[in-house]
Amino acid sequence: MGMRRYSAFAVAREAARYHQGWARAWDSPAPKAHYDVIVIGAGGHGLATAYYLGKTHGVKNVAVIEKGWLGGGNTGRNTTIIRSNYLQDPSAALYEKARSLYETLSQDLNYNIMFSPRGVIMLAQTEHEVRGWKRTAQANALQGIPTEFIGPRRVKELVPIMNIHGPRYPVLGGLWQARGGTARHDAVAWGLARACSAMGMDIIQNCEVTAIRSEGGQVKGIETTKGAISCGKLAIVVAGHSGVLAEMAGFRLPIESVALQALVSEPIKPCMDVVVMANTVHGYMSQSDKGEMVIGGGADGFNNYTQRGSFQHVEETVRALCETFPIISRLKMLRQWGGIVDMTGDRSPILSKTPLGNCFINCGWGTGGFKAIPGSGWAMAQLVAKGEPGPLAAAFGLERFREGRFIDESVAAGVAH
Ligand code: FAD
Ligand code: PYC
Repeated sequence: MGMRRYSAFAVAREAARYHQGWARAWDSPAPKAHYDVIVIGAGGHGLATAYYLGKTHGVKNVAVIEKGWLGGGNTGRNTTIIRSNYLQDPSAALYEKARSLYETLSQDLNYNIMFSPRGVIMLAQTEHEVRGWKRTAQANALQGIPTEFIGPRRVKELVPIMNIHGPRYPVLGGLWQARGGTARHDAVAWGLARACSAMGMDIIQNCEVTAIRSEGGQVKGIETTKGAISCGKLAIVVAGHSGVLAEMAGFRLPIESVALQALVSEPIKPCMDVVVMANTVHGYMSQSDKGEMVIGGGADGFNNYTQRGSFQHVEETVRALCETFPIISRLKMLRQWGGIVDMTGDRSPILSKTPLGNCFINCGWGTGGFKAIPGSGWAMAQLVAKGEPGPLAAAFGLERFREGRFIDESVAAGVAH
């Protein structure tokens, strides 16, 4: 299917003919018998891997296999915060690559992903946090990533609804990244899917991978609920189900799966035009374009595959944020949900070769992978196409756990776990 460009002219043309002429954004074909590359998982990272395989490396005989609907995993369940203010050099490079790709992703995909670089503050509410964020600001300066430590007065100017004089945790300042922000999560998945489909790739939904066939240390193909499919290379990109897929392939991962939950309030008039993360009290909040307050907190304290919200979480998160944002105390909750996040011990991702020669894995993004989607796809496509990691992925191989070479981002992850 060739992609028809979206434009103001196309909108006007379709308005004049009752919107009868729009083509489907992506095809839904039956699987072919063989692909050069199969990507398992049509979340943002799987779709971005496929997109850059085609766009940058000319590999287009690709299928993306999804057990549910595309973007229905964590990609469609996250709170869409984008920032690159990480501490360690390899992380800062990868997340900043992603953030910079986000700036032009709408134009690249000809699809409005609603990237909104409105700025992100990570509050300091203890002396320890003040020291920590000052250190990160210094590291970011050396990495060429503009962030700054700002004082409480500037925080209040940026977020007038904030109570900076809370009795337990007064706001002492914050780490401010003006070029951080948000994007529309579904649109990221849909835009990537449309671009992949236009390159001739097959996106196959409602198709669960049930087994991985290998021979002599090489993957030969997969078994799915729509039949067997063979492949030249396999990329496993399934977030919270990485352990399950790795087991099918015959290896183990240093990953734990836990639920991370979020909620939105009823829509209200615009009252906050930056993103705020309050890590001491375990909560964060932004306002969506529809006016809902988008609110999240820490991850569940126990391993589970429960893709839904819980009463206990709402109570804990909202209680934590009420002192800092008294305005939310009388809002009604509209929706609540959960996603299964894939946590590594150092809270950094895995982009890696595996014990099977032609099988690669991308996982471990945990509570923070939405912001990384284009950079991760870019780096993963290079790994799959060339068989070796490029400079962005090199530090994130599985061997780091054996070698004790951790990339500790437990603070920068910003979400309690
Ligand atoms: P997913 O989007 O989960 O995609 C994996 C896909 O694999 C799924 O669609 C799944 O159905 C499919 N799959 C699994 N098993 C199989 C199988 N056997 N066969 C076929 N398909 C299979 N990150 C941020 O950067 N900022 C945030 O503000 C943020 N907030 C978050 C809030 C919440 C509540 C949650 C849950 C996560 C949040 N994250 C955030 C993390 C972010 O959502 C994830 O890191 C990211 O979306 C992971 O993308 P993915 O493509 O790897 O996984
Ligand atoms: O990684 O910035 C983040 C984040 C915010 C909320 C969940 N993850």
